[in-house]
This record gives sequence, C-alpha cells and structure tokens, in this order.
Amino acid sequence: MRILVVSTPVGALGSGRGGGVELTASTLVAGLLERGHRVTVLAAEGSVLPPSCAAATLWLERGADQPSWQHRSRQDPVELPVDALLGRLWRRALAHQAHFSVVLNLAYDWLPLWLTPHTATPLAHLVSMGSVGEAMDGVIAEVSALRPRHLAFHTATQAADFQLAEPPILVGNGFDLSRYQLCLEPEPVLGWAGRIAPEKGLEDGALVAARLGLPLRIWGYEEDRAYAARVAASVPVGTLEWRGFLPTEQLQGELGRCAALLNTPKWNEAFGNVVVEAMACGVPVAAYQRGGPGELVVEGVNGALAPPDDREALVAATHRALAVERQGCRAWVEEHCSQQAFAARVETWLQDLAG
Ligand code: HBI
Repeated sequence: MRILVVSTPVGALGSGRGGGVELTASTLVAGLLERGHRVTVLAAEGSVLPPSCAAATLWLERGADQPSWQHRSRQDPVELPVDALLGRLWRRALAHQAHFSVVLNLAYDWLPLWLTPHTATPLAHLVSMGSVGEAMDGVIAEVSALRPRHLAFHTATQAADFQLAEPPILVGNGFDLSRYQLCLEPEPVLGWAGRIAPEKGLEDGALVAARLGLPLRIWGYEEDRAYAARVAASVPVGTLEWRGFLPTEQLQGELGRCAALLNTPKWNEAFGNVVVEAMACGVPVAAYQRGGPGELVVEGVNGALAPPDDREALVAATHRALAVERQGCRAWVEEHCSQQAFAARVETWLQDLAG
C-alpha cells in the first residue's frame, strides 16, 4: 500500500514533546516499510526520523503547535491557535490524498477525526490516549458510529474509556527490539521514566524509593518544573537522580542498569511505552494496575502489580518485582511487542480499509 502517516501537531518528531506517539510513529513507519509498503510521513517542521525510516518520504509543515489535550480540563472546547500547524497538516493531507491507499492519523485531535466520513481516501486513526476530554470523547463516539473500523486502540483498557459502536480494534504497540540491550547485572537503583508531569505520578515513585532506601533515577522531558521541585522536596536529598530526556539509544543503556522500574500513572495511560522499553532491557516493572501498564505487567513474569494509588502495596510490589527473572522480561516483550508483530497488526487493519 501507499500510506500517508500524519503525525501529532504537539511537537516535531524527535523533540520528545510528542510523548509516546513519537516512538510509536517511528516504529510503525519502520515496520510498514519492512513489509514492503511505501510510506510518506507528514509532520511538524524540525521533525527527524531514525535511520530505520530512511526509506520513508518526509513532508514537513510549519505552524503553531496544538495545545496538548493533557493540559486542558475535560470541558474545554476545541481550540486552534493562530496559524495552526494542525490546519496546515490536514490541508496538505487532503490535497494529496488521491496518491495514497490509506491515510493514517496519529494525532489525538478533533479535526482529523471529524474529517473521517468526508475523505475520498480512507482515513484511519490510531487513538493514542484514553479519555482526556469531552470534545474528543464526543468525536470518537461519532466516528465509531459512522465508520467503526476506522478507529484502532493500543489496549482494551484504553478503548473502554470510549463509547464505541463495535468491539474495538486493538493493535497493541511495537518496538524495534534491536535497539534495546538485555542487561543481566543491574545496579542497586530503581528507575522511573516519562514526561515529568502530575498525571505520571512521580511522587509515588519517589516515596517508594525513599522507603526502600534505593536511589531513583528519573528520565523524561521536564514538562512541569514546579511539579518536579515539589517531588524533590518530598524525599530525602540524594534519593532522586534527574537524568533528563535521552534519545532511545542512551535511555535504554541507562534504563537497563536499573534493578526495577516503577510505573505510577495517575491517568488511564493508553499503553505505557517505558514499561515495555524497560522489560526489553530485562528490567522488571512494579506498576499500578491502571491503564495500559495494568495490562502489560504480568505478575511474576515481567513484574508486579499494586492497586492504583496504594503506595504501601507498591512498596510490596517493588520487592516482588526485584525478584523477577530478567530474561523472562525480555522474552515477554519479544513475544508481544516486537516491531514486526505490531506492523503486521496495523497492516491487517489498514488493508481492510484500503480494500
Ligand atoms: N494533544 N492536541 C493534542 N494532540 C496530540 O496528538 C497529542 C496531545 N497530547 C499528548 C499526545 N498527543 C501524545 O503525547 C500522546 O498521544 C502519547
């Protein structure tokens, strides 16, 4: 197929501002290229793709980033900034749709979803988050009623947030596992990775580390500086080691040396990329049983689970996770989350739409 992949308007690919959808985009493009499809990626100016996507065509658009839905209240209306990047992306996508078998949208935004029944070339959406606002809940429900097969989700927990006309199409997620090295000799440290923002619950990870007397290494884009300062003040000096936002190659090298990863989402995380990235390096995960991570962590196989927000239970789960066999974590990821398996699932979904 000739596939046009339209990226998030929240930031350039490779900047870290797009969050998990950046990693999903590059893995998906590389996986579809491997399967012989011709892929064009339409993204924000400044976007870069990894070498695995070199065969893709990259179209860039300028314009003002879309405000992230994660920072708006549930009743907020849809907002388009002046000179919106989102508008430019979709003007270009619609202008060129005839050259493609299918258009795949990765943006969690109202406009592309609203367009679904009105395009000549089938428009498919990989929904990248759970419910974060009424406006998006509404347009997802509307598209599900009009074109149910045009929506796909990462996990069942995520899809359950929405009012869908049919059982959801689930495609999981995928990772280029050749980029992750298995580490069998960890340091006595805990890890935490994700955007540094309240919905990620870093404060709970900090508390667990302090209780176990282990340092907590933290990787991620510092989105909310005040929040980071509050978390640092909540534990003894020296508990937290801030490592910043690292590209995958460096991140996986440092992540792999952790004895366990703590995952503490306060929202319905659609998937939880860092959970799988850690397991790919042999790192067991102690997580709240919430959202995607609640589906990905299998007690005793690749980590341990605690009831959401129960910090005492998370301390106990971390003890259990520390005893999990590290090779088993890698084996689980190879079976469920490889780039090849993910691309095959997406190909099946898109081919059905492309007819
Ligand atoms: N907000 N408006 C908007 N559009 C997106 O595509 C978007 C977002 N917030 C977060 C986000 N995408 C990604 O970080 C998640 O999809 C993973």
